[in-house]
Formats: sequence, C-alpha cells, structure tokens
Amino acid sequence: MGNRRQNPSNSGDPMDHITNHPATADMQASDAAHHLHPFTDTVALNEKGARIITSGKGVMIKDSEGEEILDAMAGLWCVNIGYGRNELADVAARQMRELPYYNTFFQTSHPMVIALAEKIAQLAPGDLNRTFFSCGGSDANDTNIRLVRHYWASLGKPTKTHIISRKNGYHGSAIGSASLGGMEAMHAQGGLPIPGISHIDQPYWYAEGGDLSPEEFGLKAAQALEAEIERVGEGNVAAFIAEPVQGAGGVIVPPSTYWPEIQRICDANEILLIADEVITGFGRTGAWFGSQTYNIRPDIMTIAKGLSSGYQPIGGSVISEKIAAVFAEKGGEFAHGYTYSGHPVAAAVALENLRILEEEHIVDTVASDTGPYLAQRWAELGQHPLVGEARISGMMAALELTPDVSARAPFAESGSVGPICRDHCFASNLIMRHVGDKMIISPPLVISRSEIDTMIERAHKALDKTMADAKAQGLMVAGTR
Ligand code: PXG
Repeated sequence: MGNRRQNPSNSGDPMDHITNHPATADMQASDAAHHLHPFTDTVALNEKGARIITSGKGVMIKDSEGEEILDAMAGLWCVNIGYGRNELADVAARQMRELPYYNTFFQTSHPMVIALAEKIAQLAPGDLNRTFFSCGGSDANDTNIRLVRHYWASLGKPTKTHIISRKNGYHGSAIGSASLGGMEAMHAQGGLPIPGISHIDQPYWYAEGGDLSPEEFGLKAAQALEAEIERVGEGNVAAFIAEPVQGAGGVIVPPSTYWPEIQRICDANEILLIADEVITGFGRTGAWFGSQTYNIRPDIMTIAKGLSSGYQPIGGSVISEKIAAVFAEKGGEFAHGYTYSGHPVAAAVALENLRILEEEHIVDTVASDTGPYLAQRWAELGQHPLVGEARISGMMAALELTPDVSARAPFAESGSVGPICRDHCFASNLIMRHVGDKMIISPPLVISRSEIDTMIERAHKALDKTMADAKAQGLMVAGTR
C-alpha cells in the first residue's frame, strides 16, 4: 500500500471527509497482515476481513464502502455526544499548538488539567472532589488498587489490601483491572486473577434469580458481600468495586433492593466503595452518574469513556474528601503515575465535551424525553417471541434471547443465537452487540426520537430473521443453566 498521505479536510465541515483511502480490500489485507485486534479471534476476522469505519456524524458512522450505519453502541459505550463535533477538534488543535504535552508529576500542573479537575468535582456527587487522571478505565482501576491499599497503609492498617468484586463484572484489561473483573474467559488466559481479589455473585435476576422475586434476589446477591467480608476478615478488606449497572457483562440492571443493601453493608463495615462509572458516567443512565440514579455514595468513582465522549483517551479516579484528607495530612509520596496523566490535549477535549453535554442539556433530555421514549419502544421489543426480557437503564439496554419465554430458558447451545442476531443487525446497517445470547445497545445520548424509531425497526426485523434462522437450524431448544 506504500505511504499514502491523507488529505484531511480544512473546510471545517465534518461531512467533507478524507476521501483518498486505499481500496477496502487493500486495507483489509494490510490490517490482516499487521494489526493484532483486541478481543478478536484472528482466524475468524481474517476469513471475512474487518469492516473499516471511516467517518461519523451524530449517531451514524460510515464504512469504506460508503454504507451508513446506525451505531447503537456509541463506539464502545463512549461517544456520548455523537460523532463529528468540530468544537472538540478545534480545542484539540488549539491546545496542541499552545502546549501539546506537559506532565503533572514533580510539582507541576497546567491550566487544562486544573480546569477539568475542577469541573469534574462540580459535576460529581457528594464530596468526590479530586481526580487522579489516567488514559482510560483499565489503568484507572489499576490506580484504584494501589490507591486503596496506600490509603489504608497510610492510616496504619497495612493488612487491609483485599478487594472484593463480582463475577461477570468488567473493570478493564490490564492485569490488575482484569483481575478485578469477573470474566472467566479473561482469567483463563495468563493465570488471573492476581492474589488479593475475590468475586461474589452478580445481581443477575433473569439468569440466576430462580424462583425468588427480583427484590428478594437483589437482597440475597447484596448479602453475599457481607458473607465475603466475614470470610476474608474486615481487617483484611480494603474495598468493594462494582459497576452501578454491569455493562460488558450484558447490561445487568440490578433489582431495586440491591444497591441500598450494598450501601448498608459498606457503611456498617470499614471498607471503601468504588463505583466503576466508566460506562454509567456522564449521562448514560439518565443522570450525570449511575451513583445518582442508584443512590450510591461511593468513596471512589472510576471514570473514562463519556468523559471525553471517546474523542481522546482519558480516564480517572475521582476520590472523596475523606480519602484526599489522608493524603493531604499524612504526607509521603504516592509512588504511582502515568506519563499521560492529565494530558493537556485530552483534558481540553474532555472539558469541551462536558461543556457541550451541559449547555445542550443532553443528560436532561435523556432523563425527561429520549430515555423514557426509548424505554417505551424497547419494551415493545420485549414482546417479541424470541425475547425473554427487555431491560433498560437510561440509554443502556439489553434483550435476553430465549427459546422459551415463560421459563427464562437459555438455549441448549449457549451463545449460538446472539451472533446470528448481531449479523442480521450488521447486515441492515445497525450496530447492536451480542453478549452470548443477549443483545445490547448503548447509543449516543444525542439520539433523536426518529433515530430511535429507525433503530427499533431494524432491531425488530433482525429479531424476526434471527428467529427464522434459529428455527431452521434447530437452535430453538431450551437448555439448563
Ligand atoms: N470499567 C468498565 C465498567 C468498563 O466498561 C473499563 C473499565 C476499561 O476501560 P478501558 O478504557 O481501559 O477500556 C471498561 C471498558 C465490551 C467492552 O465488550 C467494554 C469495555 C471495553 C471494551 C469492550 O462491552 N469497557
């Protein structure tokens, strides 16, 4: 392919795209030869070649063949303000000219990181007033492991190191954060989890609630935390970490009884509560943070994704006054940091993203208008004969595909039907993900009512086709959990 020079637009019009990409087949061949993809089976990918995305505007992305696709996943749960906002490009360019890089180590700072940290403190609930910056969610959660251990050691309690998290939680892909996560397939590669982390059951009523009501099951799932603290010993436990709503695990919306009981247990025990808001932060659940939607009072919040709407890689750990005070009073260095902690360009872009979210009332619109509308339309998909449950929190939602609605049954061949549905969505220019046999969405928060209608219509047709295929292939057979 040689070295091609891109021909970027300078008109300022986001639709005036780079047009001289190589041919799709050439890019696919080069991609197959030189690019190792995350969370991808290379053999399966190379059989058909990657779909190459070249541009985006609003909720739509375009591929190298000129197809326009409705991105109901907002990239990877992150493009909250939608694609193609010139304001973010402009502040990035301005900041690169002014100060492309400086670090925040060794007693230095810069205007953008100062302004961003202050803005996050203003938006974050309670007394979460101080941010340690990272490049994304994985490294922010690795920071959290070191942070909570350093906190307790600073208080003269060095044995409090153990962290409790949940099966099927997702906290990232670095060794520490993948260990916090409860993904079996990830643990199976490379001998995870690292020591000092244990996992309790998730509040997944649909699959694991049995004959209990959701409320009874929510209490039971939360009480597993109390039992685990007792087993490990409160004197050894540093923190509990969880996503307000599990995202990558399949949009698992906890029963209403779950978080109040978790909060009670954390309050009754001397452990820190970490809310991983990488997906649920910045409007996803219809409030600025999932902690507000679910009435959680975390000591630390992990943030990333929607902080910059994915326009720049940036994340962080937002800590409470209680934790900050220990570092402020005890002194001593926190021997931890990333070259790009608080990167000025990423900080400037994040700040502009937050300005847009706020000034355009995007979170309020999700709460009062488009969120309730999506909930109503999503519930209609829940009536489809292939769907056992439709659940939603703000702008993140899941459908449980099943061969037997009344029994909440899994497919005998687990994970066989979700990919069929995903492929039908893809073929009709809708990006909807599957997690096993769950279909999930997390669209840009700026999605309009008419775009929601288009999304639901395409999803409905994909469900019809999936059901026909599943019947034809003999997959409509109930299995056991
Ligand atoms: N915490 C949560 C709750 C996440 O969802 C991370 C941490 C890690 O963030 P970074 O920025 O390091 O990726 C995430 C990321 C999926 C999928 O398949 C989800 C994520 C990332 C990649 C894929 O749903 N979430």
